[in-house]
Amino acid sequence: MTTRILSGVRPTGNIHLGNYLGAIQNWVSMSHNIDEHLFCIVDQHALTTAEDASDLYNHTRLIAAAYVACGIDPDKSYIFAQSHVPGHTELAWYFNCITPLGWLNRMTQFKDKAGKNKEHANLGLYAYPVLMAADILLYKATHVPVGEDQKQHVELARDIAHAFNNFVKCDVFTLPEPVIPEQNARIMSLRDGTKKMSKSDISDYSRIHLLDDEDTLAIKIRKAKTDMDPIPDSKEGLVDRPEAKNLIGIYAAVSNQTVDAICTTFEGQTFSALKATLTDALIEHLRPIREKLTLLLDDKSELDRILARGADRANELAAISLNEVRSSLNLYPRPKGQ
Ligand code: AQP
Repeated sequence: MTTRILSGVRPTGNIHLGNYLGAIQNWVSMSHNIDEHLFCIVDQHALTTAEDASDLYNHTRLIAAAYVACGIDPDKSYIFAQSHVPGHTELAWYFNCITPLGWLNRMTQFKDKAGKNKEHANLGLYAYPVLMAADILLYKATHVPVGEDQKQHVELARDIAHAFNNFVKCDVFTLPEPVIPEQNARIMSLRDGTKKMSKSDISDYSRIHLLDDEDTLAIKIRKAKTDMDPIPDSKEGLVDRPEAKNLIGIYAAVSNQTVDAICTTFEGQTFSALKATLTDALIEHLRPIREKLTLLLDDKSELDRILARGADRANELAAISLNEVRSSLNLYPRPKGQ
């Protein structure tokens, strides 16, 4: 059986360190052991939380360029925009017709994102886990790398695959596996260690953008919230210290050390010493990414080439799945032209 990765990022803002360490870096390392890799810019999902659509074009280019700058080889993997493959929304409709409302009512992200104002939340936000199931199953993805917060949605995709197979009495879909990174599953906000780093946080100081220049990055780390206690001698001492744990976790990720090793080096010191070292390490780690990202953003024809190549392959795979799906549903086949 062909193994296939499918994952994506919503073009909802400036791509940040959490997206890179928690998602894209993991995609790059997984790709080495998987036959085919599809990385999508999920622009239709972005519309579920957009106040307006004015930034969608630029954010889509940014995410596509960031995939490549963060290490995805656009000639070995396929990078494409969700809206370039109409099969996603077609399959989502078939799934809408077999997904019980009760399953969607259990999705915690809808509760978090809609908040108390459920009456005004849009239908797309409520139904987006079904579109996500279509994103995954359209390509018969076997491996779906996601952050912890998305695990529930991949489990829903498995339930939908199962329900569809039962409905058509045929094994059209295989069940995808969620892959959650062991480390960096959740990089937290620099302003509040209990909230995840997020594109939509109103404070720019809550996150490191991959395009931040070195001075901005240094200011953000200097201003990052910490507590008054010294650095402990081991990771056990970081329990109930979310900001401290987050900064040391970020340093561990970008310097390729364990949290325990960092605690041993900095034991008893204040966070200002660690912040200076972390700033240097982050600058070194992110510099090649920022440089590549900047170059690609200036090269529209290369970005278009990458997205066209990805969309061609994605549409090819989608056509195969949709033929199978339509036929299993006994939809009347489109007559050939006379
Ligand atoms: N802080 C994070 N730590 C680790 N992983 C993260 N991811 C996002 N934030 C963190 C992972 O990045 C992938 C793509 O996420 P997304 O942009 O599609 O959706 P999101 O999780 O909603 O990301 P944001 O940045 O928080 O966007 P907004 O503010 O628009 O909602 C996913 O695998 C996600 O887990």
